[in-house]
Amino acid sequence: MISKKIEKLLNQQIDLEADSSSFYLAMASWAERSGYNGVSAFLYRHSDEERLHMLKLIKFVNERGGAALIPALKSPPINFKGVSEVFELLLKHEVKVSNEINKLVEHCLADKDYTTHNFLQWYVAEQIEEERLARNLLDKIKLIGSDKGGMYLFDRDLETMQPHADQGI
Ligand code: OFO
Repeated sequence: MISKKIEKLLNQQIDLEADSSSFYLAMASWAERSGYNGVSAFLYRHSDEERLHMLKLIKFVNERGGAALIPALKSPPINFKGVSEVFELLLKHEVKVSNEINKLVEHCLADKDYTTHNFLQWYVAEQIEEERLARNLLDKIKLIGSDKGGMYLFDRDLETMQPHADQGI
């Protein structure tokens, strides 16, 4: 059984994962409208993964005797200045998510909730991967600069790139 405090913190994390999913969905939609088919496909997949992260938390909270709260949808932005801004925002968002996961882990240790602590290790590892990938993509975008051919290849590469493979659900 999880404590009320941990239940509340996990529900906040559910909200943040839902937020990630709709933020990346908005980015995917913008990329699709802007002719970046590969970037768009990548971001649609990323959005789906974030929804799975949310589901995984919902199931855990309910299984541990808590009540998962299904978050209301917020409105993400409609337009972005370019691919570079999209990935800058994505990285910034992932860093925020990592910080929140780390805080959650700290609270679990302080509360001696080792079950939730163990469950959260999957998220800790996932955040390392997601941050690494976002940094890597941003580095590539910086290298490409204003080279249209480079951006064409970048977009093509993202068509099949996975945000991350194993969802562990
Ligand atoms: Fe849920 O991994 Fe990104 O935010």
